[in-house]
Amino acid sequence: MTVLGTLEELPLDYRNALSAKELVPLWPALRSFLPYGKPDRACKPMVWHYEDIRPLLMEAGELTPIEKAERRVLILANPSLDPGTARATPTIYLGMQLIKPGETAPNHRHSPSAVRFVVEGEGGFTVVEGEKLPMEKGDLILTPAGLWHEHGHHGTGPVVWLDALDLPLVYSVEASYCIEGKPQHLENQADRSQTTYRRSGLVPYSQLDRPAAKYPLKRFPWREVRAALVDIAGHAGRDEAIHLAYVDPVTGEECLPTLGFSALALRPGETYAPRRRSASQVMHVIEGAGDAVVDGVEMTWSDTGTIAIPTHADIQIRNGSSSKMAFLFVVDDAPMQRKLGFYEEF
Ligand code: GTQ
Repeated sequence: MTVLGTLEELPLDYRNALSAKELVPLWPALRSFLPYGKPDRACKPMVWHYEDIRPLLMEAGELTPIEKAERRVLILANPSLDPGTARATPTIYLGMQLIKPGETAPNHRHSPSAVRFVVEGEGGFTVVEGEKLPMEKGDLILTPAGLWHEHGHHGTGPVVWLDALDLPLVYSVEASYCIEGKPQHLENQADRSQTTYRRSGLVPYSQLDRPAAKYPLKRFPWREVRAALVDIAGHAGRDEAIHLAYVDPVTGEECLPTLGFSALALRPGETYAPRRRSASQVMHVIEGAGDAVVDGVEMTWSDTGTIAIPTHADIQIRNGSSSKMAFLFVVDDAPMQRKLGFYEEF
């Protein structure tokens, strides 16, 4: 490995001359920009337990009316990253959002893309570009960049979901902004997961000649994803991970350009120890409990808890039950990394 020259080795008057012209020598800093072998990561593994979040979120429901919040959200801010920057990982924002019966989170659209993953409650819905998407526990709802979206609740009791956005990414390139709009006109009763894209492998015949609009499917009902995972677990080999990617039903590609979504099932007693990958990710527990070691940090996890995992992490996640399956929802920034050409598994 080359031994690099330091700043101190340079004559003071030369360093001053560089500073005066807003110039910086690369070589003393080269290793911090391009560390050998593996990136230096500020992001550390982190777990949030839902029993810690829930009472504080309900208190926000008492303290702050929706009219004064627009979105009533507690951000899951990873303490290893500057809390002012609202990051769970370098690219992924997470927030836990509460909506109470009869409330509306008004219509808007923004340059970051978002998804919602429903944690509890019944009767919540999101309207995206006129399509009303019911939100049942475990459902994945997409609100891609630039599309109008508003949330409502016509049930009883609180509805809570996890928001995941590529906000840190969009914000870091100084391209994050939002526009407010009037309430949308509702076009449908049943959403397209119940009508147009009812089953994987089947698309409307007309799409063979006329390409579908972008983001054809915006709701992925958990009930169907869970059933698929259970079926697959019944056929898969013991050493095969039960891991399904959510994709665009027409193109087969990742649902969003930046973030990827998948669902992972752990059989009783199973340990998931994937290869090291360059993507950062978060895992949200849908069902089950267990423990994990992420980059040497030991943690326990249970229902509706959320784990942040740095890039290039060593991961072991164990289902603590000897009789029940555990289910995890995964968000990662692999789609962005693949497009930029640096996604890797080791
Ligand atoms: O529901 O549209 O957690 O715009 C952060 C920003 C949720 C939303 C968040 C948002 C939303």
